Amino acid sequence: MAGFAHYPLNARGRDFAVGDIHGHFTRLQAALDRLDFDPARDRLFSVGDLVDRGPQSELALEWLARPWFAAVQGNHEALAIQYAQGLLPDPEMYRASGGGWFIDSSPQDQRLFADRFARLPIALEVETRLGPVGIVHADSPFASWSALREYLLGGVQADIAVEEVCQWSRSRVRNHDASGIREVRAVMVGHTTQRQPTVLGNVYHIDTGGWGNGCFTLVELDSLGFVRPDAN
Ligand SMILES: [Mn+2]
Repeated sequence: MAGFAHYPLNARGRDFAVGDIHGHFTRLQAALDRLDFDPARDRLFSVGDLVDRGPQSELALEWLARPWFAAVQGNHEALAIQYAQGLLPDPEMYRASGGGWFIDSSPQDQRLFADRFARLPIALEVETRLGPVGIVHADSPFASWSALREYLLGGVQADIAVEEVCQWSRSRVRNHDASGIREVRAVMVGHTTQRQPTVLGNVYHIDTGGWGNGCFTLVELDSLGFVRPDAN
């Protein structure tokens, strides 16, 4: 798996990051429409968790095939991969977390989704005019972004503990840890749903429950400005 991806500056249009989608692509598209998102010029970067809970998880592959859309691997993609490999010790827990659509789909489809999800990077970075912005699902286990990049690019034997923090950790936001991540302009994360987008140091917690009772928060990466197109 390519653990890390780099995206060069988008000189032609705007770049946005969005929090967890969880099978709500129609709602996401409506949010993009309200921004006048232009797929010919603009790009959208997802913090992962494209699937589970919502009604349209099956659309994840279509979205991932779009040239203007990119995502990192969230813990829900990791669960699907592990389920397809027979490595998930508690499938009923996965079903309770919204994975029923995957458990009930054919082995061929499961393989299709799992293979695609396995190719998603654990972290990515996007160049902006004021420096790179990082994207990871939950958190960086390293205080420096360069250390995470080098680790993921290093091809060293995968350390489960690093990926666990990247995809599952809630400690930074629970501890109100504002120490931030060095050697990167800002980092966008999801995973732990917030009432309002929450910035701790340079770490932006942008899952505001657009897939649930909240609304999607998008961040415009050049300005780091929040756009909440479905907020009243
Ligand atoms: Mn998550």
